[in-house]
Amino acid sequence: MLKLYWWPKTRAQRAIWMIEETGADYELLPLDIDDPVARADPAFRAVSPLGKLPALLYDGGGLADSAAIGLWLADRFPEAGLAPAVEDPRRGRYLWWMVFTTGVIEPAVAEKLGGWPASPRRNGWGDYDSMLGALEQGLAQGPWLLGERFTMADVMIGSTLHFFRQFGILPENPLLHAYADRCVARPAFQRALAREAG
Ligand SMILES: N[C@@H](CCC(=O)N[C@@H](CS)C(=O)NCC(=O)O)C(=O)O
Repeated sequence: MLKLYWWPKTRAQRAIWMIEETGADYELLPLDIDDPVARADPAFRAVSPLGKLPALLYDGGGLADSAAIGLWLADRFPEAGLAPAVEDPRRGRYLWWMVFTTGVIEPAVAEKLGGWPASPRRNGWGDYDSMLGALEQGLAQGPWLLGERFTMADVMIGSTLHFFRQFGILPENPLLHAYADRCVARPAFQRALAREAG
């Protein structure tokens, strides 16, 4: 059975949602991310070298990072239909969106909130405005990033926009808010909330 290192109010919520979308059985392993002893646990560090949540254990292995976990889950449980097959032309777009949160959105938002000087040619994430433009363009057609097909990339982006909305930093753009609404209305997201609440 899958085992997920988890703590409330962390990105582990995203991973719970991901697992719920696959329909797989799983167990939560609470790990207090503010407790240095818990974070130093060798079994945890073996799968999460940076000591960060979420981290997932599966038979014979494990991995950390929500994007990596999402990619693994979608490929491990193909019957859930959360990833276009390798030969599907939509696979490239899907992969691009899977890494967009960690590779582009998070650093771009850090740039904006931190008041860093924008340097779109030097910085791998471009800049905040180009990140937002790509997001708006990607969601313009909808209802999901790949059109009618919901994928694990929607969990990545949807959970990111949901977090931002909770922190009050999601721009007042109806397109982004409507998408976030659709995401949190997913039964799997609601099951994730219930599971977290115990
Ligand atoms: N890119 C990682 C980021 C993971 C991350 O930063 N997790 C936070 C919790 S939301 C954490 O574990 N922070 C504890 C720390 O770094 O001390 C992912 O998406 O999983």
